[in-house]
Amino acid sequence: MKKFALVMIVAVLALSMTFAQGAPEAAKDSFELVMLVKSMGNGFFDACYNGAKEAMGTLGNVTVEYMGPAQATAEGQIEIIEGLISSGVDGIAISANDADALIPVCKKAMDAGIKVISFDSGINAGGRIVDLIPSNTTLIGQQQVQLASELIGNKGEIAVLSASAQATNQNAWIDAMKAEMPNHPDMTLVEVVYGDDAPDKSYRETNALLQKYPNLKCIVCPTTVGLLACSQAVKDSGAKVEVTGLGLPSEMKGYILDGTCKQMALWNPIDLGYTATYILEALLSGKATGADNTSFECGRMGTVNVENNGIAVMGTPFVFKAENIEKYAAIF
Ligand code: RAM
Repeated sequence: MKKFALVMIVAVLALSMTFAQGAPEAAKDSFELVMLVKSMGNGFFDACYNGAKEAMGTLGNVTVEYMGPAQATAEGQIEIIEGLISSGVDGIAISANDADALIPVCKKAMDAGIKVISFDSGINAGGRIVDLIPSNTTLIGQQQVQLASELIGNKGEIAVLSASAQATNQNAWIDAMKAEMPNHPDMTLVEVVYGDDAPDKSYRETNALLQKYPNLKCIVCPTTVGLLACSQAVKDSGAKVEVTGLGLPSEMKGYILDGTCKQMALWNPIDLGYTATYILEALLSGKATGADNTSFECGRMGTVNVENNGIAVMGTPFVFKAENIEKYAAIF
């Protein structure tokens, strides 16, 4: 009897403690996600969102909203994340405008129970669980220089027109390009300029390069927005300068076919957005943790491994030329 009373007291105490703390939340069976991109109006990110929508259909338990600031700035993204913390969402996949400036607000979001990952353009460790990058950084940098080298007979001046000066992804690729330059001793990288992923600024920066470097042989643009604007500027100027970089086939088809940009590279942005969505869902449903040396099962993309510091890497970039551009332009 004494034992029964003791059990009862413990049970009542446990119950009252549960009520004092609020009843434990039932596990959720559907999740609200946000794809937060560098800026709106960028066809590359629109294609990433198409991949997120595809994942929404196949997963069946997530909704993904598409958001981004008007200009590619960290401040604009911070403001949006503050709003999402107040309104409450389950997960955010962000292509970051700055690797460090976004850490505090993303930490705050994670403290509030939101799962945060970066994709495309990363946030440094501490500000996200996983950073999904489209391909090996060194490989992308090497390939950018090699594409230019093939166009100019491995000789002469080249310049880089990048996105914003703080963009994590472009800065990492440019470092890899600089590391590749000694393998091309007759090529010189004269300057890196920034178009901020804004078409008008990218166009102006291209014209400034053409004016400043009369012997320029090639402009390399590791940004889809930059490459499109640069191709237009070079074509409008009539300059005999080659153009290459990372381009969206649907946007670049005309310039590939008319020879302004004879070759360029990119990965599939639809796959990138699809995979980011699968990763967030797996983190939220508890299927995966995102810890180093673990992996995610990402539907038709198969297994994506997490390497050191939460970095997960996808495939190899494709190269697009006149002979294959039409096929890809119809897809992304
Ligand atoms: C632009 C953006 C994006 C980058 C592509 C290649 O659309 O800067 O972050 O991955 O180019």
